[in-house]
Amino acid sequence: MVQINPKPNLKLIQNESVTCVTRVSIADLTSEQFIQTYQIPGIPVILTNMLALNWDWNLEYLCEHLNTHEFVLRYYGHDRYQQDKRKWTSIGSGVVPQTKPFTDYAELLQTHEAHKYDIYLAKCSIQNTPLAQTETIHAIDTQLQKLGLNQPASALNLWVGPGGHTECLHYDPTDGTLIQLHGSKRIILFPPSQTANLYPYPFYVHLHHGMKLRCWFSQVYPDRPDFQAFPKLKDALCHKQEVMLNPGEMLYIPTGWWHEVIALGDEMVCSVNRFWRVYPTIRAIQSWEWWRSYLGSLCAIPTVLLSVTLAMASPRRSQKLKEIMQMF
Ligand SMILES: O=C(O)CCC(=O)C(=O)O
Repeated sequence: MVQINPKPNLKLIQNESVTCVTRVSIADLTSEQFIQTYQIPGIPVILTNMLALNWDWNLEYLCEHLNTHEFVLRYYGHDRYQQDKRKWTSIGSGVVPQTKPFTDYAELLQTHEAHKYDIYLAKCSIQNTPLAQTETIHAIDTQLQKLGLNQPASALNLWVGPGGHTECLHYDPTDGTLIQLHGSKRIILFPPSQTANLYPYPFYVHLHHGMKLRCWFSQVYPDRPDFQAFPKLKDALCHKQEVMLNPGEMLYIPTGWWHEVIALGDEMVCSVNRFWRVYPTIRAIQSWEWWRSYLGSLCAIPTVLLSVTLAMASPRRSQKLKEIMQMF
């Protein structure tokens, strides 16, 4: 194993909005340092200066490149975040999907309908879109490879949404990298040690809800704590970390780390992310969060098979199958 001096150039910034998560310029970090200091122990980090090019994925740029390309949109609805999550029957990729051309979605953003009804273009692969051929994506690929990230668990995904949207508290069964390309996001993080204090849905919730409701989502609102219903949340809040992710910056989110992602401002906010196989594998094997998501997915199999059978029998078969695929 390569022995390295782990943090020669790392600048730890601590102020009221950033606690504990290290910010480091990618130019100051070798792949060995990234792997040893962050990937092997599973520690989040923000990498700055990811892109040197002249880029800004604003709405005009996205319309130019995506035009009438169709995307599956999530319709969260205007009062979703006022509701008691214990009564939710869908979450994240499980919410009602609708397929629309990008230009139609751009109009919803411009008229603020997307803000009003909280409509989100979330986790859509850019693989078969003209964006995949842009210099920005080539530059991102190069930087990710430079870090030694070479076992993708997904394609690069696009996230476009209205300022004010919250992607509520969850963790992922894979590692993730989230790169900001327009606007900023505030991200609340909790370490895996806080899982029990964050009241996740139980893994057997998948038996009834398939992949619509997920055991890797929390039932609490970290910004509006209800200590009567969730008393252990008080303990979790002592471990809360908060970061601002600005254009050109990337957050590395190891598996099991809880994150709530809030798009800031009033304009459109755009990011791309990619999920990665957990390296080293032992980190996944030793993670209860990883196991419980695996158990949850197993519990979802009967319900998912039933949905696929119903989709096959439907006159809108290809659309329905696309929407089911989008959930994964
Ligand atoms: O950007 C978002 O809204 C959510 C991103 C996310 O959850 C992730 O990258 O894992």
